[in-house]
Amino acid sequence: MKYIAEFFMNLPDLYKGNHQDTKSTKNTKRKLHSNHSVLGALGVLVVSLLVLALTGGCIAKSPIQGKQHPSFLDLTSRFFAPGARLKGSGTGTFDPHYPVVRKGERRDTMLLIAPVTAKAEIGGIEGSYFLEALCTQVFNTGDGIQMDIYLTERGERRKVYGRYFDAGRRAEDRDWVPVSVPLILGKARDSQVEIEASAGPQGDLTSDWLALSSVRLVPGKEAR
Ligand SMILES: [Ca+2]
Repeated sequence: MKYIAEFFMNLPDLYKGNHQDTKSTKNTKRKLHSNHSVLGALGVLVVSLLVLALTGGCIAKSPIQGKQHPSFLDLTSRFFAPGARLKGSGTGTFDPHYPVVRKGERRDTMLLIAPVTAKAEIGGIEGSYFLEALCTQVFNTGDGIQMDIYLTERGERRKVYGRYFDAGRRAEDRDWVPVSVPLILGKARDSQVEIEASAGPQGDLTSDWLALSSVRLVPGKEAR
């Protein structure tokens, strides 16, 4: 501030036709030059920061940079079970959001109470994928539950996976069981995944509750 005051006091000498530098005006010029350098550097810094901020803003709003590229397709909300009862007990029941705790881990699950089949439309998807889920048998009683997964494309239905859960006798089935099913999808309009829960080998439907969490399609290596 002191130098700025000196600057204005010497304005008549500096810029009003008096070109003969006095000692005072020389000192003032030197100080002003020094201050101009500092102010100039600060100006460059401010402008640089402003440019960076503006550029960053543009990148954040870019339709390309800002586009979301999810690494998987969550199928949780796509499943439905034709003919099944919702949120009830007994056989043939489907609940899209049923909390289940296994090994101390609570997860939101899609609950299938056998015998029931849940379907999800996945039409128009092409490439190599894995159908993934964490599955568990809710109760440790009875003769277990059979889970079968089918893929339908262009009217052709084929089994792509099968697993028997027997939580009453197998410790690993009393935990979240990771399931990963490789699928090659052909961009068919009618592509559909079906998950079927049925009784165990003795046909006993007692407490046949099968819970699936994080059901999703994950791109295969070729698609990544
Ligand atoms: Ca059973």
